[in-house]
Amino acid sequence: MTKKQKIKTRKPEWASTEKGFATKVLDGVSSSSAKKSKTTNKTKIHSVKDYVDGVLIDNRTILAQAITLIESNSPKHIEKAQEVLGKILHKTGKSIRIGITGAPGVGKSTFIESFGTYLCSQGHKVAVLAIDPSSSRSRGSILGDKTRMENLSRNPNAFIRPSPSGGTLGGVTRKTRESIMLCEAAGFDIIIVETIGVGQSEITVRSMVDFYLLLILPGGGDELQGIKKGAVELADAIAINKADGDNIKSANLTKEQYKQAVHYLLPATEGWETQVFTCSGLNDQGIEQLWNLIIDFEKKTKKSDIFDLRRKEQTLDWVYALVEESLKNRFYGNSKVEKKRIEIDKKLLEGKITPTNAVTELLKGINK
Ligand SMILES: Nc1nc2c(ncn2[C@@H]2O[C@H](COP(=O)(O)OP(=O)(O)O)[C@@H](O)[C@H]2O)c(=O)[nH]1
Ligand SMILES: [Mg+2]
Repeated sequence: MTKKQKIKTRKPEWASTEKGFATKVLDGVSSSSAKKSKTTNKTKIHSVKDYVDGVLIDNRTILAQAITLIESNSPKHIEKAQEVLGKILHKTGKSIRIGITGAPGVGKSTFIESFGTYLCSQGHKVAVLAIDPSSSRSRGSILGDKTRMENLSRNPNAFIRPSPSGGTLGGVTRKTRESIMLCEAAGFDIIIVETIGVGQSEITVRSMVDFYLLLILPGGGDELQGIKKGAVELADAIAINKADGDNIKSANLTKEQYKQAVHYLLPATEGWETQVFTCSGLNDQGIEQLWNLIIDFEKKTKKSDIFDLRRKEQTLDWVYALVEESLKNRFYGNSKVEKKRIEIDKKLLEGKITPTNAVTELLKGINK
């Protein structure tokens, strides 16, 4: 492989690099390209020890830089990030992880500003992370949210981190999950993950949190709000937001409708009845109620062991999702396979080979 090709296969997109996986030790990069990536990437690189020590004493600058490190797609950074994570692993897992979802404009950021500020006033340390895989706006979306979480972002007990820019859902997932670990190691006892309520990102967030809240608007059919039955089935609680001013009446009506609807659905968490309530992020209403709900949820699910079981399942699911993605990358990124595909595809389409035999032949390329 020529140098030029080599660089080309190391696409900046982490998830689709040839060998790129967080669970693997990756090839180093040549010193010339390492230098290059240092200048193009703004990540400030400390030693592993500096990252670990900084995160553990909750040095916010280091914490932010450690997250930037895990968000990097450079194989060298990924390797270092894994070393850091390995050393803080024993300090992770002690928070309650809350997912908040809903259509754009439903008031998630405003709600989190209010909820987060309340939690801080109760002596908690709150980290807010965002997932927005559909966004290629990268840093643009953050600014919008930061202004909406103005008070919270100034609160010394809060840490807000915007969505990692662009990339595949697999990449964003790894980055968010690992950011959760870093925040937990820094002593944040409440982690909030905000996501827009569309498609796969909801299932992804559900797979990394303990408690999942769906925000919806008063009135209007589900279709109007872009919410599918599937989203309701993932939720441990449904809040009808913006229940203020002229909306109060219709919010209460919507609440009753959802209460009836969830009655016929399987609960998202075994042994927990999905709760429906109204709130207003703007007027700080329903905030304390939600927190009491979460405390109750934690108590019940810890007693029944569901809490712990879910966490274990989530970890295993994560690892095997990584394995799958890694295998896929190995297959599609393999140059032997790539060459062979032309020949096999042709034979297949000419009816000279069965589909099953085609698979066997193709896999020979990576089994060697
Ligand atoms: N009336 C009312 N408006 C709200 C409330 N929460 C948010 N908004 C408004 O709805 C818009 C979208 O809010 P935002 O928090 O950015 O929603 P997000 O896209 O879900 O994060 C903004 O103009 C907010 O001022 C609320 O509780 N009541
Ligand atoms: Mg938002």
